Amino acid sequence: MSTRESVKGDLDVVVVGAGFAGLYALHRLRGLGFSTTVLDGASDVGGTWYWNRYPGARCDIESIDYSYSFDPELQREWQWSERYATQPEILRYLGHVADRYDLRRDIRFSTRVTSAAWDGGAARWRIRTDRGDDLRCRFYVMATGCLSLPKTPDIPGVERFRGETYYTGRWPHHDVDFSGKRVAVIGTGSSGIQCIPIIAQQAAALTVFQRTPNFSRPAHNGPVPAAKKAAFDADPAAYREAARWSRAGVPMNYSEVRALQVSEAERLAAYEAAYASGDLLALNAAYADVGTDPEANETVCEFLRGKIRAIVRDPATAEALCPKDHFYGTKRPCIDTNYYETFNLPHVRLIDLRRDPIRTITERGIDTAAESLAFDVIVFATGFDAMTGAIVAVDVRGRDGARLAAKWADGPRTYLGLMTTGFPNFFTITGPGSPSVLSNMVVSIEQHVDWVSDCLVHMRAERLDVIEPTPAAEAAWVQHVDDCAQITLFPRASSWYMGANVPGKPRVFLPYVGGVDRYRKACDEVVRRGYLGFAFDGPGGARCNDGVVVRLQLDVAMLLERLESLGLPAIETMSVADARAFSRALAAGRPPGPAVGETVDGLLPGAAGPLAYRCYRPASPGPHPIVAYFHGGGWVLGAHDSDDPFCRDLCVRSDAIVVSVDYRHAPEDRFPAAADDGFAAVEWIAANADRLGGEPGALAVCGWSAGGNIAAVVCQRARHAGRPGIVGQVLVNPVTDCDFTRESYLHNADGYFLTTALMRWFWDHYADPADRTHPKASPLRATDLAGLPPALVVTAEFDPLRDEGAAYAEAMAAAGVEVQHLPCRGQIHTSVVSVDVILSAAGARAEIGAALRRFFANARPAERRRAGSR
Ligand code: N01
Repeated sequence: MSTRESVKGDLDVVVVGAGFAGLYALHRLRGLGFSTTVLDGASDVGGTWYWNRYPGARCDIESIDYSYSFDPELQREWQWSERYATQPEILRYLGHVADRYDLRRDIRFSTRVTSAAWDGGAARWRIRTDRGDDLRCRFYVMATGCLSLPKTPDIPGVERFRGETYYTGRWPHHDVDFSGKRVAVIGTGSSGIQCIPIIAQQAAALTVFQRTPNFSRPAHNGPVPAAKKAAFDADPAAYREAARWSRAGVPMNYSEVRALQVSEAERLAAYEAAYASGDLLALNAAYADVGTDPEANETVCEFLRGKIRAIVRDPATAEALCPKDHFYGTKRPCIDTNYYETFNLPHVRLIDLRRDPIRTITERGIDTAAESLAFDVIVFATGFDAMTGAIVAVDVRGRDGARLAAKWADGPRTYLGLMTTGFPNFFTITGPGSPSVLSNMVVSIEQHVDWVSDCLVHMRAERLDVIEPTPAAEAAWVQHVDDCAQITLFPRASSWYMGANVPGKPRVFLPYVGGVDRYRKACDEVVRRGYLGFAFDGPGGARCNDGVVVRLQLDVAMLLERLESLGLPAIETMSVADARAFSRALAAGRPPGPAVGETVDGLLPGAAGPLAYRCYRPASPGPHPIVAYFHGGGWVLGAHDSDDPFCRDLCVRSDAIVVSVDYRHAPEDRFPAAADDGFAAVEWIAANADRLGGEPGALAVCGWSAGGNIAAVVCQRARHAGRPGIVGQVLVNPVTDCDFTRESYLHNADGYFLTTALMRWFWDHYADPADRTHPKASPLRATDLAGLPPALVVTAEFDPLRDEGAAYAEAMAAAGVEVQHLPCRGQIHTSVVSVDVILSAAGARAEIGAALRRFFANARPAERRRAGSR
């Protein structure tokens, strides 16, 4: 380490880290007139590319994409020599950037930050380093990288080994010669997979210790592909803009087709093409549901396992190399050069630690449960304390001395991955809660640095000293990040994305999975709406613009955008016949829903003639309880089979027979035809339970939208009539009233599929104004709700019907009815019934199934008692 005097100083900004992020931050901030110093523990620039010098290290995002876009001149003058550049070339690039913009003069190398404390009185951060520096700054920016703090190997005896030891993430600067040596490599993530083939070329013997096999496929590295270069050179600015608004920071087409929608032959052809492309993202892009549907994902897994089996000659080794404990992509996949082929070499051996775990490292090698092995060299490719490790490694103290490590003890809490409440003027570049490691890092880094720089300029212009996110904005963002993760397969893997690789680290999905494009839109919107979710203070005044930037669930937002892009006509502008045809056409392309034991169609007597029904039976042996179901469609649209996927889902989740009943529709048959048919149908189902394969007495009702209205009305009438016995009611976004002035009608009038205009159209077709207040039309208007069956009422946040559903739940509870109200955050009117489309509503569908099972379980003892006394 070079010697230097310790420094004191008062700066605008201290940036920690001189990698891609820190270098660009320095360039940008200094250019805007902010006095800025960068601190880095390394002796030169490069960040992760300074430390990860292990043999074979190279990027796995194509270099054209994995490079700065901020200066067209820089883009023009730098030409990459390979498709995926090596670590030395990337380091040369970063050195070139440092020279070109004269950055080194403001970087203090070989300097580690030890503590950072916010001084609220002075509105300054106080930064101390291991070189005795004592700096004050207005803004503290951590550009420390997501994968920079190597994980301490949690293997007993690590310190005992007397041979050479190397860590991929802290590789020495001198050449390491493996010739003639017996080498062990522990770890088969990206680092291991890259270095193993190269080490094997030199070593006398190589033993690979694998705990979890990873998915990898050939990178097909070589010269920069001509087509890629041509696409970039044709219009670099447009190319970069496309990357900024892409899903992962690389311009790419993502399929909207589901994997199991196509034939196996077509699917395999798509996978072969993705495999041949050598592109890390190609397999994820091949089908829309690879990241969300276990079955779809398994087709990718099996395809890749087939490739491994075809390459690796020894079947036992091949099998051990085949990942089977996680879905493709849920642990970061790799691309490689000759990784699997390496295991065909006679001097290379794989030890599967799942079968033969390491007992201890010894002075001379590694003892596994089965044998004692001697080595000259051990290489640890054991990974990093990802995303949060480097940030909390510094003793960061915010307001009132609060420790960041304590605040994040149960997982990081950030607003946009950029800031965290209680730590004013503290920014994290590509912090947890931002796309970061799920994206092309350079694109995400530039976006964050630009956002922070623009924010500082805004504060300077407005004479504001202090910025901090509001607790509500932060809480909502944390929730949103988790909501997005939950609809994917990611949380199911023990990955470093989940913090699972570091013993004791909380299991929280760390990056934002909603996409670079969507994330950028949210960040831009925050600014456009006057820094929504931030509080500022300073001579320019104190201001707090509290609010939540993203409130719709990710898949709901995507669906609404897709519908909007189709430019579909509004239903209420159509004739009834056209509206019916239109709703049938909309339903035609939807996923079919889960398989049930069997479906049987039949006719039952309605109030004024036969009604069609469809009976869904579970695969389990009967008899089963029965759910009488009423479809949605505003009393005008739909039929007994129009909510088919949802009925299947209900059947599977509740293990009950679902009888979906048609009822007469308006305007042909106006109020109270639908309600009367509903009651007649339920009476018939109760009387014919045996015939349907059901358990007598175990009958619940369920309905969605106008069907929820019918279900509610049926329960009121059954109570009044004293028959039939109904053990529970599930009302999904039900119509319970005819009042259009509730807040949910006003706030959600437009844009969330069910609009106020459409609801008016439905009501106008169904009932005369004078009839609408009758409890058979507006069950909320009933004077007495006591004695109704236990209820689950589901409402959606962005639904005009939300408040009347909630009001009905409240009114029933007030009347002593056992009620569960399930408000669905970020959902719209159609979410719950959109099986396998709105995955974020799967939790609500599970609650519905559980509620039905509960209704039946609670009712059975009474029913048995009744049956016994008969
Ligand atoms: O680390 P990892 P990495 N005993 O955590 C194993 C990026 N990157 O440095 O999975 C035995 O992925 C561990 O096993 P398990 C990229 O984002 C990019 O390879 O925990 N084994 C795993 O096999 C990447 O994902 C590039 O069961 C132990 C391995 O060590 C990320 O950095 C290149 C163990 C660690 O794999 C991290 O990659 C390199 C133990 N006690 C890295 N502890 C490119 O751009 C851990 N392991 C190409």
